[in-house]
Amino acid sequence: MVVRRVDRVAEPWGSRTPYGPGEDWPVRVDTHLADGIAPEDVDRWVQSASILHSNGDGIDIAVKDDRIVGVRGRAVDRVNRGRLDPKDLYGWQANGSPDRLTRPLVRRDGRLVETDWDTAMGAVAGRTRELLEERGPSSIGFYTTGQLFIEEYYTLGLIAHGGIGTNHVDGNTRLCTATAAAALKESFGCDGQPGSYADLDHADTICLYGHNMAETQTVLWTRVLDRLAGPNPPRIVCVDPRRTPVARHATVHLAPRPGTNVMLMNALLRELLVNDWVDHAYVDAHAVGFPELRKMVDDCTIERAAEVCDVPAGDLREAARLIGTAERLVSSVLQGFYQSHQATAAAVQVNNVHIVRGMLGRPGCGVLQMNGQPTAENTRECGADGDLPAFRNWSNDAHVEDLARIWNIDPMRIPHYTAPTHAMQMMRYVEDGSIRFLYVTATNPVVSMPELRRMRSILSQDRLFLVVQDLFLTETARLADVVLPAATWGEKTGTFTNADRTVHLSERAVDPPGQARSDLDILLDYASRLDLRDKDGAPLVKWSTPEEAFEAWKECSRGRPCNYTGITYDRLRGGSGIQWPCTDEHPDGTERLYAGGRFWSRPDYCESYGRDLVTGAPVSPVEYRALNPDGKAVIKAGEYLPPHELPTEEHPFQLITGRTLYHFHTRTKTGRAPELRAAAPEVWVEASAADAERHGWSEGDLLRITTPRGEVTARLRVSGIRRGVLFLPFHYGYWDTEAEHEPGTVGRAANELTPTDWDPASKQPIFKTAAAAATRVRATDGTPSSAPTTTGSRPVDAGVPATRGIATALVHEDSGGTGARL
Ligand SMILES: Nc1nc2c(c(=O)[nH]1)N[C@H]1C(S)=C(S)[C@@H](COP(=O)(O)OP(=O)(O)OC[C@H]3O[C@@H](n4cnc5c(=O)[nH]c(N)nc54)[C@H](O)[C@@H]3O)O[C@H]1N2
Ligand SMILES: Nc1nc2c(c(=O)[nH]1)N[C@H]1C(S)=C(S)[C@@H](COP(=O)(O)OP(=O)(O)OC[C@H]3O[C@@H](n4cnc5c(=O)[nH]c(N)nc54)[C@H](O)[C@@H]3O)O[C@H]1N2
Ligand SMILES: [Mo]
Repeated sequence: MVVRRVDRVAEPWGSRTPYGPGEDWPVRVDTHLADGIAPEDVDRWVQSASILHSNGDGIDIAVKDDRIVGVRGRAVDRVNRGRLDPKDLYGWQANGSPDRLTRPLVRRDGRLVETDWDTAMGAVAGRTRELLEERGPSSIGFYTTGQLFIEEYYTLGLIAHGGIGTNHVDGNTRLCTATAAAALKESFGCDGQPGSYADLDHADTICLYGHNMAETQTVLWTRVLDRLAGPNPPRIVCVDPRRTPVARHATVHLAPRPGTNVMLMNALLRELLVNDWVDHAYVDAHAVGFPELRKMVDDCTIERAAEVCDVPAGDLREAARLIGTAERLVSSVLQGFYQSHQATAAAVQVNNVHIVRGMLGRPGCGVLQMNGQPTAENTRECGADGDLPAFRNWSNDAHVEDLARIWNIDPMRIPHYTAPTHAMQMMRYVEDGSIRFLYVTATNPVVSMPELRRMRSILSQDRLFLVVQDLFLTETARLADVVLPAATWGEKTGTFTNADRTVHLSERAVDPPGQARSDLDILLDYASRLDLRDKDGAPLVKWSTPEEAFEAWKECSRGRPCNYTGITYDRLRGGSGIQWPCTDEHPDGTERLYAGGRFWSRPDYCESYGRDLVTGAPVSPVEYRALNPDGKAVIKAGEYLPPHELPTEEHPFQLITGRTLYHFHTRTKTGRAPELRAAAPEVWVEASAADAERHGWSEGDLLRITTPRGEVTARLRVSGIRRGVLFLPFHYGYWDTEAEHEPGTVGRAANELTPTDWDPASKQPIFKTAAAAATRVRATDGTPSSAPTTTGSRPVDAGVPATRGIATALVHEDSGGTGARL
């Protein structure tokens, strides 16, 4: 038995457990308990899964005296086999934070004051009813998240679509995985990951496109590291303008100019075709659109891409050769591709690689159009992102009728006259006053949406009635008319689904603080106060517990691709999570989709008819029928267009934004865990050594970064980023205390700088290319920036002290191989 105590801030991925191709990934159980608590002190362990990323790691929550005192990875879970991410190891402490919201708040004479639930909910339901009478359902909008549970999304979707009848429903998944959904719909007619994490056990080649998996899905990356440490390791291709930990392990690292992904992909595809690295039998039998692809990429030579992307031609050729000669290829795509102006066109090309190479539906052959948030998949499945539940097609009347049958309402009550309103458009409607009521659940748009000056002015309008349901008084909650205190992970029961379709149950371990209530309970209260009814006069929402909501959702998913009918709460208890579809025929779930080239893309069954990748115009049902009558995979591509905002003399840099390993989003949870807070306490800006030298800047200098939208001040980290590019982590919102506010600084949220602009097909905003200027405000006194050294922000200056955990950061790792417990 191998037991180690590891500082998981200093060593985020922990100890290696090497393994070879086709073998099972060994077990390693990670445990972290509050200081002074020994395993034998724990009263009970309560089953759950991770909530601070999309990986879906199985977790047991340690409870003592009805308080959460730690976590342990679940050895039996297929996803993590006992391992946990640093955010999960330490982040649970936020639940017990003394500044949790414990009572509802309402605005009185301009100030938020505490009130009781009846007053708060009376105001929320009252304003909804008034607006429905005065202005109709289009004056009501819902902006939700990728962090609630299935039961909550399905209830919200029913209330909004079936009860109120508004088309203005979307999630922050628009900022996150709208492109994943769009790309899967374009290629396979349906959302849902074709591949499985287990494909990493078999792969000989792994490509990561704009995905810093090492920092954003650390446990999945641990699986890759364990393969790299074992016999016959896979080859890694990394496409990222920064020298991330992924790039450092890559066989080939392509560091393109931001915003040129489509040119890069088109050239890689052309190279596959030129060398005939094509599975013609597969393409002939199972795909449409191959001849058009050949034409589309014809002029995208390696030399042209080398110039446009500013990547060596030899590296591009080598990457194409690795992909072209792979026998088991796994690709993963994330925000470096999704948060850009041609997001869907770029992501779809990765699907095309797998179609032309016939690399789908077999062990080691998978595409992961990744999710980011823990429950983003469910926002999309349950119709809380505007799509209709269970991947029903809003432009197919038969699908709308089927949904109306399940909900027992008239089909005309479900808005489907046009595409659902996307989040960026919803904010525009709030801005111009047609939406007068916005109900925000579990998201913090005043930090996470683009162009914050505009966001603040939109959300602080008097005529808008803003409801914010959160754990904390966030930047957004401070602007609300009513703030509703929510229970969170560990304090409520529900299910959710990770990026590879694995469904987990998360049980209530402790009571929520004060009067906080679960999002489900709050939504049920809202529905009952609105007195929403079905067509027979019975209550529209027919459940009152999470398990009843889950059972209702199962019925809604019956016969659809995301079929949950074989899953019960009891089946999820005790063992591993289960991958959908899970049915009577496949009672243990389904590891990979599309085996044997069978797709869900038939015109009468598909979730979407697709869009033009360049303009975003929807494809009509008639056109789709002509294109894909037999339900094959669709090969589609778009021509490259340059980014909308290119560097100028005044704004000579390209600014990209993203994440660090130690924080989650707007830090409402990770900022309240001492180990994580200390690991990355303050915003920084990354620039290359070449740019630093040219401008005479040094590590630790305070820089002012400006775009036409605003400015941010941050200390410089000279890192391995490509020249001409600046990187800002987007985690840091307002300063928590005045003491933190460095003199001479103005703002620190990256989104002060980002533009209001999006991908035409998926409507996902562009967070990864803006033209920016940088000037030095103050030279360093020798103190380096506080950016982590263990990650993509690793300094080029070897003299910067290494990131280490504080005293309580030690984690118990047990890689006995048997899952033996402490
Ligand atoms: N630690 C941590 N983990 C997380 C989260 C978190 O906040 N913190 N959030 C979760 C969520 S919701 C999400 S969506 C995921 C996101 O996970 P990722 O997508 O992996 O994270 P990002 O840092 O947003 O972006 C990934 C990379 O894109 C690169 N990039 C920027 N511009 C371009 C470009 O033009 N082309 C290419 N090829 N690459 C580019 C950046 O350098 C960056 O390294 O992470 C999830 N996991
Ligand atoms: N510049 C830039 N901006 C970005 C990105 C980027 O890469 N660059 N990435 C984008 C992406 S991918 C994402 S996903 C978004 C994330 O952006 P947000 O969704 O705004 O980020 P979070 O901080 O996760 O906000 C979630 C909120 O929900 C609350 N919460 C947590 N659990 C619960 C619960 O159970 N119930 C309720 N009611 N509330 C809860 C938390 O306290 C928190 O305030 O940011 C986007 N914005
Ligand atoms: Mo995300």
